[in-house]
Amino acid sequence: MSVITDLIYFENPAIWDNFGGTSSGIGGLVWQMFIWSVIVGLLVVTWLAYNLIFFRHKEGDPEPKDALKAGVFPHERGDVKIELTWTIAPLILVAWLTFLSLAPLNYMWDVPDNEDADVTVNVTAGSWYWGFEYANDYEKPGEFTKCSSNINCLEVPANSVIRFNITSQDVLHAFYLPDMGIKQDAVPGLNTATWVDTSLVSPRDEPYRIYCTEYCGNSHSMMLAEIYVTEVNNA
Ligand SMILES: [Cu+2]
Repeated sequence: MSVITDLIYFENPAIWDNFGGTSSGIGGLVWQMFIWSVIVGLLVVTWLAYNLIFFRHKEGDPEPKDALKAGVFPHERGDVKIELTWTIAPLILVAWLTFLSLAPLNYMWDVPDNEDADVTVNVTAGSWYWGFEYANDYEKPGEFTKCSSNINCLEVPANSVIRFNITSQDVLHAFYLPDMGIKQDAVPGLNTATWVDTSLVSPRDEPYRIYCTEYCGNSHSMMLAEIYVTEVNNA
């Protein structure tokens, strides 16, 4: 089991520190997927180049025996072993990557309940703005000074689990925080939820950006908001 554990949790190279979350397991996973993509990519491109160069048609070449004919499946060069190999090998790889993906997917989809989150924020999308409201009588700490209104601006404490309850007033929108790896649809008449653990996000004076990532009309590209992650004493 330890080989599998090592593969899943293998060290996250420094260049990936800000990618795929800072949790080592998930960052290492992104790294492993990247490595497999490079291996498969190199195999495909090398094989493609080899075939392009060595099987290039030259003037006066005879018609190959498996030349395409309408309605006839070319089986002259068929090889069951090769067919089985290129079916089974990718199948194993895809199954492995699927298996690896289950843990981070579960991590993302396992949204903490309202009571278990340190802060719950109700997010309302409208054309074209984001409205934010703290739920559960959350008392805004004195350190929160950066938002002058609750439209397009949100401040959350560092080192906390933040739950977002999301809905839309009109059309489809989508709540997108690329810096934190969060994306969730905002659907009229439906409540969706997502969450973030701000202990994995560096607190700073600059805001992180929130975008709408579901095309929602003329000013879709202007539907921007800011989220501040602020350090709070006794949070
Ligand atoms: Cu939108």
